[in-house]
Amino acid sequence: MKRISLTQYLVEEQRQHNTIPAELRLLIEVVARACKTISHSVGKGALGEVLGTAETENIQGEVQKKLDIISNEILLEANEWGGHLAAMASEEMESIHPIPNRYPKGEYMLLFDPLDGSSNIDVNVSIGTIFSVLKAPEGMGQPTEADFMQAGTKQVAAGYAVYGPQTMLVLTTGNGVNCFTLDREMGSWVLTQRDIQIPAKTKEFAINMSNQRHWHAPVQRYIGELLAGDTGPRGTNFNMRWIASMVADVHRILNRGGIFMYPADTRDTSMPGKLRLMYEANPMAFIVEQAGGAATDGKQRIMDIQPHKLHQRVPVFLGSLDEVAVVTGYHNEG
Ligand code: AHM
Ligand code: MG
Repeated sequence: MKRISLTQYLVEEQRQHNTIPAELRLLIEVVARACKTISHSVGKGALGEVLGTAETENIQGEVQKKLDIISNEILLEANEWGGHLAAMASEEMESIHPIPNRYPKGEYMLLFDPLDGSSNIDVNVSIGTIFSVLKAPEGMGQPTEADFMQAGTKQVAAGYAVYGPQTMLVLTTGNGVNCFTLDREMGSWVLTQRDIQIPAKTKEFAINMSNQRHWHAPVQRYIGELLAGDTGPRGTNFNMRWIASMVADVHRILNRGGIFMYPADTRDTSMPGKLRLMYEANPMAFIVEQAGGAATDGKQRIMDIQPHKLHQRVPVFLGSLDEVAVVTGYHNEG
């Protein structure tokens, strides 16, 4: 097999399709390098003293794990000095992080969830890093949160690294979705899947069933019909998977189809859903759409939502085209 590295892939994309300007290519390479470092820490586990909780809470009031903080630091440090970014924002930081004055500034803005699926860290189950790249608005001065308030359609790149049995990087720059596997001995990302396509039809769904009693009617109806199996209205037996790490669930769906859901529920109307729009839902929606799938908040396309807050939450329904259409249709009826 001829090995194509991430660098070679990006350079060739830039030459052939002109979709990746040199600055963006370098930025993606820095993010990928940071993910390699995070993968190394994750892989050490107890031996690296990286497991367990820190003494702190993040802006969402969630107890931070040591690896949440370590991964955040790795991404900040790796990306600060490269000259490609104007500012960063993270699930683990209340406000945006402008590039310090001692470094040159660039025209991109990076958002990330440094370590997604935190509850899996201490039990050696797959976790990941999610990232999204936006362009800084024309003529931007000192960056503010308002500069980040761009719909998902404005993303110029998005990706995730999944730290599982293998470490993989899944990337889109708006020209399909490609997957790179980390060669741990060589320390390089090798292209292992080109132009991933999500099958439009599926018999597999992912949702945290323990929240069922709190769901709104359209989700109750949809899941009820899936659970009814081949004697129900869908006439099909559906299977369920839930990894509690969106990165790992989305990775499965990219590879063999499926629908992933984290709906809003009746508990708190001011907090719709659990997942965050800017650095979880939008980058995953970009990837899923680029792979031929769909992503909605139940009513509308996620990438069309105009954000109003950095840490805003959103209901998420994404994956195989046909199933996302069914559950979105139920929300929009009547
Ligand atoms: P996190 O960013 O704090 O790790 O939370 C997001 C994660 C998703 O990866 C996953 O799909 C979901 O939370 C799991 O939620 P639950 O605890 O309800 O299973
Ligand atoms: Mg997360």
